[in-house]
Amino acid sequence: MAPRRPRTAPGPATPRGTPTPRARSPPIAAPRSPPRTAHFWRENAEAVIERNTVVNCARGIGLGLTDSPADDVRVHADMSCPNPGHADDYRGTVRNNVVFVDDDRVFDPASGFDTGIALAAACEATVVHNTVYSTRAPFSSIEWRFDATSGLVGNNLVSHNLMERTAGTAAAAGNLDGAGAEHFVDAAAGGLSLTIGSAAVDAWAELGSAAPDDDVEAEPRSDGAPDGGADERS
Ligand SMILES: [Ca+2]
Ligand SMILES: [Ca+2]
Repeated sequence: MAPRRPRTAPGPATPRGTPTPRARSPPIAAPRSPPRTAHFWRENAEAVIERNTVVNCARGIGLGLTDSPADDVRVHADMSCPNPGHADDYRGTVRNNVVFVDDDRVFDPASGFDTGIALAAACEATVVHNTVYSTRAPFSSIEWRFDATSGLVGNNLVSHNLMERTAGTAAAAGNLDGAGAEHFVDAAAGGLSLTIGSAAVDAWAELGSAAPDDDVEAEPRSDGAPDGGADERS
Protein backbone atom coordinates (compact mmCIF):
# COMPACT_ATOMS: atom_id res chain seq x y z
CA MET A 1 0.00 0.00 0.00
CA ALA A 2 1.30 3.44 -0.89
CA PRO A 3 2.29 5.70 2.03
CA ARG A 4 -0.55 7.91 3.24
CA ARG A 5 0.00 11.63 3.19
CA PRO A 6 -1.23 14.26 5.62
CA ARG A 7 -4.10 16.30 4.24
CA THR A 8 -2.58 19.58 5.27
CA ALA A 9 -0.41 19.80 2.18
CA PRO A 10 -0.42 18.02 -1.16
CA GLY A 11 2.33 15.62 -2.08
CA PRO A 12 4.31 15.83 -5.29
CA ALA A 13 2.46 14.91 -8.45
CA THR A 14 3.41 11.76 -10.30
CA PRO A 15 4.68 12.71 -13.76
CA ARG A 16 2.56 11.49 -16.63
CA GLY A 17 4.04 8.60 -18.45
CA THR A 18 5.97 7.31 -15.48
CA PRO A 19 6.51 3.61 -16.22
CA THR A 20 5.09 1.07 -13.84
CA PRO A 21 7.77 -1.17 -12.35
CA ARG A 22 7.37 -4.76 -13.56
CA ALA A 23 8.69 -6.28 -10.40
CA ARG A 24 8.65 -5.09 -6.86
CA SER A 25 12.07 -4.11 -5.61
CA PRO A 26 13.32 -5.78 -2.45
CA PRO A 27 12.93 -3.70 0.70
CA ILE A 28 15.75 -1.28 1.31
CA ALA A 29 17.25 -1.44 4.77
CA ALA A 30 17.47 1.89 6.57
CA PRO A 31 21.07 3.11 6.85
CA ARG A 32 22.49 3.31 10.34
CA SER A 33 22.48 7.11 10.26
CA PRO A 34 20.03 8.23 7.59
CA PRO A 35 20.27 11.83 6.39
CA ARG A 36 17.57 14.32 7.21
CA THR A 37 15.08 15.02 4.48
CA ALA A 38 15.60 18.78 4.56
CA HIS A 39 18.97 19.56 6.12
CA PHE A 40 21.15 22.64 6.05
CA TRP A 41 24.04 20.93 7.71
CA ARG A 42 27.25 23.00 7.67
CA GLU A 43 27.94 26.74 7.77
CA ASN A 44 24.63 28.01 6.49
CA ALA A 45 23.04 31.35 7.21
CA GLU A 46 19.43 32.56 7.28
CA ALA A 47 17.90 29.52 5.58
CA VAL A 48 14.11 29.21 5.75
CA ILE A 49 12.53 25.75 5.66
CA GLU A 50 8.76 26.11 5.50
CA ARG A 51 5.54 24.41 4.33
CA ASN A 52 7.10 21.02 3.77
CA THR A 53 5.29 17.77 4.41
CA VAL A 54 7.72 15.01 5.32
CA VAL A 55 6.24 11.51 5.38
CA ASN A 56 7.87 8.36 6.73
CA CYS A 57 11.46 9.53 6.90
CA ALA A 58 13.70 8.44 9.77
CA ARG A 59 14.98 12.00 10.15
CA GLY A 60 12.87 14.93 9.14
CA ILE A 61 14.33 18.45 9.14
CA GLY A 62 17.64 19.74 10.48
CA LEU A 63 19.77 22.83 10.95
CA GLY A 64 23.46 22.21 11.63
CA LEU A 65 25.21 18.97 12.36
CA THR A 66 28.22 18.98 14.68
CA ASP A 67 29.90 21.11 17.34
CA SER A 68 33.31 21.15 15.66
CA PRO A 69 34.51 23.15 12.64
CA ALA A 70 35.56 21.61 9.36
CA ASP A 71 38.07 22.66 6.75
CA ASP A 72 37.02 24.13 3.44
CA VAL A 73 33.56 25.22 4.44
CA ARG A 74 32.13 28.68 4.24
CA VAL A 75 32.78 31.04 7.15
CA HIS A 76 30.31 33.75 8.14
CA ALA A 77 32.66 36.22 9.74
CA ASP A 78 29.92 38.84 9.91
CA MET A 79 27.69 36.66 12.10
CA SER A 80 27.95 36.40 15.85
CA CYS A 81 26.26 34.14 18.36
CA PRO A 82 25.20 34.72 21.94
CA ASN A 83 26.59 31.35 23.01
CA PRO A 84 30.20 30.13 22.84
CA GLY A 85 31.29 27.22 20.72
CA HIS A 86 31.32 26.34 17.05
CA ALA A 87 28.17 27.21 15.14
CA ASP A 88 27.17 25.11 12.16
CA ASP A 89 24.09 27.13 11.27
CA TYR A 90 23.18 30.79 11.74
CA ARG A 91 19.69 32.26 12.13
CA GLY A 92 17.86 29.46 10.33
CA THR A 93 14.08 29.19 10.42
CA VAL A 94 11.91 26.06 10.42
CA ARG A 95 8.21 26.93 10.38
CA ASN A 96 4.85 25.57 9.25
CA ASN A 97 6.16 22.11 8.44
CA VAL A 98 4.45 18.77 8.98
CA VAL A 99 6.41 15.61 9.78
CA PHE A 100 4.39 12.38 9.87
CA VAL A 101 5.60 8.83 10.45
CA ASP A 102 3.42 5.71 10.62
CA ASP A 103 5.38 3.08 8.68
CA ASP A 104 6.84 0.18 10.64
CA ARG A 105 9.69 0.05 8.14
CA VAL A 106 10.86 3.34 9.63
CA PHE A 107 10.30 2.35 13.25
CA ASP A 108 11.57 -1.22 13.21
CA PRO A 109 15.31 -0.81 12.40
CA ALA A 110 17.55 -0.23 15.39
CA SER A 111 17.94 3.43 14.38
CA GLY A 112 14.13 3.77 14.28
CA PHE A 113 12.43 7.12 13.83
CA ASP A 114 15.24 9.34 15.06
CA THR A 115 13.88 12.88 15.08
CA GLY A 116 11.31 15.09 13.44
CA ILE A 117 13.25 18.37 13.69
CA ALA A 118 16.79 18.74 15.02
CA LEU A 119 19.03 21.70 15.80
CA ALA A 120 22.75 20.98 16.17
CA ALA A 121 25.06 23.89 16.86
CA ALA A 122 22.39 26.13 15.36
CA CYS A 123 22.84 29.74 16.42
CA GLU A 124 19.71 31.87 16.91
CA ALA A 125 17.43 29.33 15.25
CA THR A 126 13.67 29.79 15.00
CA VAL A 127 11.57 26.62 15.09
CA VAL A 128 7.92 27.61 15.27
CA HIS A 129 4.50 26.26 14.32
CA ASN A 130 5.53 22.80 13.19
CA THR A 131 3.51 19.62 13.64
CA VAL A 132 5.39 16.37 14.26
CA TYR A 133 3.19 13.31 14.63
CA SER A 134 4.26 9.69 14.78
CA THR A 135 2.25 6.59 15.61
CA ARG A 136 5.16 5.15 17.59
CA ALA A 137 7.71 6.91 19.73
CA PRO A 138 10.73 8.57 18.12
CA PHE A 139 14.00 9.36 19.84
CA SER A 140 12.74 12.93 19.78
CA SER A 141 9.96 14.80 18.05
CA ILE A 142 12.05 17.99 18.22
CA GLU A 143 15.53 18.29 19.73
CA TRP A 144 18.30 20.86 20.15
CA ARG A 145 21.89 20.34 21.21
CA PHE A 146 25.47 21.65 21.47
CA ASP A 147 26.84 24.83 23.01
CA ALA A 148 26.24 27.21 20.13
CA THR A 149 22.56 26.36 19.80
CA SER A 150 20.28 29.22 20.77
CA GLY A 151 17.01 30.72 19.64
CA LEU A 152 13.35 29.85 19.96
CA VAL A 153 11.34 26.64 19.83
CA GLY A 154 7.75 27.84 19.99
CA ASN A 155 4.14 26.92 19.30
CA ASN A 156 5.03 23.49 17.98
CA LEU A 157 2.59 20.59 18.30
CA VAL A 158 4.16 17.16 18.67
CA SER A 159 2.89 13.71 19.49
CA HIS A 160 5.84 12.81 21.69
CA ASN A 161 8.81 14.68 23.18
CA LEU A 162 10.78 17.89 23.02
CA MET A 163 14.36 17.13 24.00
CA GLU A 164 17.03 19.56 25.12
CA ARG A 165 20.19 17.56 24.62
CA THR A 166 23.77 18.35 25.57
CA ALA A 167 24.30 22.05 26.16
CA GLY A 168 21.49 23.31 23.93
CA THR A 169 19.83 26.45 25.32
CA ALA A 170 16.99 27.38 22.99
CA ALA A 171 14.03 29.08 24.64
CA ALA A 172 10.78 27.14 24.51
CA ALA A 173 7.34 28.73 24.56
CA GLY A 174 3.83 27.58 23.79
CA ASN A 175 4.73 24.07 22.68
CA LEU A 176 2.45 21.10 23.28
CA ASP A 177 4.13 17.72 23.53
CA GLY A 178 2.44 14.36 23.95
CA ALA A 179 -0.37 15.51 21.66
CA GLY A 180 -2.72 12.60 21.00
CA ALA A 181 -4.88 11.79 18.02
CA GLU A 182 -7.78 13.76 19.48
CA HIS A 183 -6.19 16.99 18.27
CA PHE A 184 -6.34 15.99 14.61
CA VAL A 185 -9.06 15.23 12.09
CA ASP A 186 -7.62 11.82 11.19
CA ALA A 187 -4.21 11.34 12.74
CA ALA A 188 -4.00 7.62 11.99
CA ALA A 189 -4.24 8.38 8.27
CA GLY A 190 -2.02 11.45 8.42
CA GLY A 191 -4.86 13.98 8.52
CA LEU A 192 -3.17 16.52 10.78
CA SER A 193 -5.52 19.47 10.43
CA LEU A 194 -6.79 20.51 13.87
CA THR A 195 -10.19 19.47 15.17
CA ILE A 196 -12.50 22.21 16.33
CA GLY A 197 -12.20 21.00 19.92
CA SER A 198 -8.42 20.73 20.01
CA ALA A 199 -6.67 22.49 22.87
CA ALA A 200 -4.22 23.69 20.25
CA VAL A 201 -6.80 26.11 18.82
CA ASP A 202 -6.43 29.77 19.83
CA ALA A 203 -4.41 29.06 22.92
CA TRP A 204 -0.83 29.60 22.08
CA ALA A 205 2.05 31.88 22.94
CA GLU A 206 2.63 35.28 21.38
CA LEU A 207 5.88 34.93 19.48
CA GLY A 208 6.28 38.49 18.27
CA SER A 209 8.38 38.83 15.14
CA ALA A 210 8.94 35.05 15.05
CA ALA A 211 5.24 34.41 14.43
CA PRO A 212 4.46 33.48 10.81
CA ASP A 213 1.72 35.38 8.99
CA ASP A 214 0.22 32.22 7.54
CA ASP A 215 0.12 28.44 8.02
CA VAL A 216 1.18 25.29 6.18
CA GLU A 217 -1.67 25.80 3.70
CA ALA A 218 -0.76 29.48 3.23
CA GLU A 219 -3.96 30.41 5.05
CA PRO A 220 -3.63 33.58 7.13
CA ARG A 221 -3.06 33.47 10.86
CA SER A 222 -5.10 36.62 11.29
CA ASP A 223 -7.50 35.89 14.17
CA GLY A 224 -5.10 37.25 16.78
CA ALA A 225 -4.95 33.93 18.60
CA PRO A 226 -2.46 31.57 16.98
CA ASP A 227 -3.20 27.86 16.81
CA GLY A 228 -0.37 25.53 17.73
CA GLY A 229 1.40 23.49 15.10
CA ALA A 230 1.44 23.95 11.36
CA ASP A 231 -2.30 24.31 10.77
CA GLU A 232 -4.39 27.36 11.63
CA ARG A 233 -8.08 26.44 11.63
CA SER A 234 -9.91 28.54 9.08
CA1 LIG B 1 -6.50 30.78 15.83
CA1 LIG C 1 -5.37 25.92 7.91
